[in-house]
Amino acid sequence: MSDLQKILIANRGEIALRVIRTCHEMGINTVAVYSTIDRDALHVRFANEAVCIGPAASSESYLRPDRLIAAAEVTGADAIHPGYGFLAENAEFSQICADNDIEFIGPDAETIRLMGEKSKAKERMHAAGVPIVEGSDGTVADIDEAFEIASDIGFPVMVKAAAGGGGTGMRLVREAEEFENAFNGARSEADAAFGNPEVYIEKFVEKPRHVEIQVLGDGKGNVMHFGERECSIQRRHQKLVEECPSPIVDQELREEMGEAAIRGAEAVNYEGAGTVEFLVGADRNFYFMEMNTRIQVEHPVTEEVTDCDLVEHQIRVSMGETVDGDERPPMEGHAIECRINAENPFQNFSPAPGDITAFHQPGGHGIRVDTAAYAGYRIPPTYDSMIAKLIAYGKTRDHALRKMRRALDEFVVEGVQTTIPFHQQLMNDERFKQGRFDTRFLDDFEMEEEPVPVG
Ligand code: MV4
Repeated sequence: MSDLQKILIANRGEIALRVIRTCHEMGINTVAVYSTIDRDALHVRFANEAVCIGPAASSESYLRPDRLIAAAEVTGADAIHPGYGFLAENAEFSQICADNDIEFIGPDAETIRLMGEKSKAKERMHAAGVPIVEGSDGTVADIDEAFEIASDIGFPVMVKAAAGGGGTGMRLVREAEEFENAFNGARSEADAAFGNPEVYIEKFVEKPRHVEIQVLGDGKGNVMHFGERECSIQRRHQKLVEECPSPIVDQELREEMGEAAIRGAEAVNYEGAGTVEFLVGADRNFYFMEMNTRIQVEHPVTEEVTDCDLVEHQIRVSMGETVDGDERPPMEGHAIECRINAENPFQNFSPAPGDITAFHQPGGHGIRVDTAAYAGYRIPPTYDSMIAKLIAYGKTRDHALRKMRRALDEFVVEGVQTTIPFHQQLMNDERFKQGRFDTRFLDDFEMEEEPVPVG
């Protein structure tokens, strides 16, 4: 056990604040890093110290291991928390931290690299007894082998990039005639995006839901799970709403998925917080999709329902604390998160950076807002468009939904367009209210007309 005295947060925005808060509750000092465009950002003010690491472009600041290590060295930080995005799932960065005797709060380089190679991760999970979608054994050598496998398992199939993730280098093939085009398209897209054209083949799971299990490992072979999150409400592979528990997961399925996630994480001797993503078919069979080796944007819904501080858990296992694999925090109530982005939902969710002229965040019982925005804040066009996460907690899903509707009505953001009107309409949608949706739900969700301002 080695206590951490000072943690550098290699991130910005709400997640940097989120980590700083837990550190201060634990009596740990914090170092913020910032690019020049972020000099007035809240994470800079809330940390005990702050170091400028470069210009606005991420590639010259938040994505520069050398500058982050230098900032940790001059401030005497003994650990780095990467947050999500930026270098959070960069194997090389985890290794560089280790080489410089700085604790990386997350898994080792080998685990990050393995989980980043989707077809290898799938093979490893399969070997650990985690259910996977039927398909090729690893990547395919050429189109002839690929077509033979596709014909064997039967169409529709998916062609997926080995290096992939997030839908890039992925093609759905409904019938044999489309195969050649889709195969070549997936390969060239994968090559362009990842410098690796390799693909694998999978049976297509119709109308799937995205359900993920939160895990925590201590790197000594012990893993526990914190139940599931429902993440099927996505647009172009960007999640917009997440909830805990999932409306389709009962205690029996939760135990099965949780045990599978634990088996997978134990097989790689997982250290830190992680998420095992599953596709759940209409028949409620589930299949491993990917493992994320970071704290996720949507972690607060799990925190509300399990009454756990996941960032505190991350820090504790980094300090050498063990995890009791037989323990499982009870789940109580229901939490829903709406991502409030600076985007125009009436214009195809086009980005809408600019100056926030007025900002009033909702509050009251059962409402949590994770944000780094404030009145007068200028949203830089440089980074992601999320300006707040609104989390509502209630005794039941219906109760949480009522709180969410009330909180959305209270939320005032002026100066930029936001996704608040989208969420207001979604929270009143009949199918959504009934919990009857899958990952295609937003494909045919139509926004009602934007109200015309009067006066
Ligand atoms: C699938 C699938 C159906 N069948 N695989 C999309 C992102 C990538 N990580 C995996 N994805 C999918 N893989 C099989 N065999 C459907 C999707 C998918 C999806 C998954 C989760 C959340 C949203 C999605 C939107 C479209 C497609």
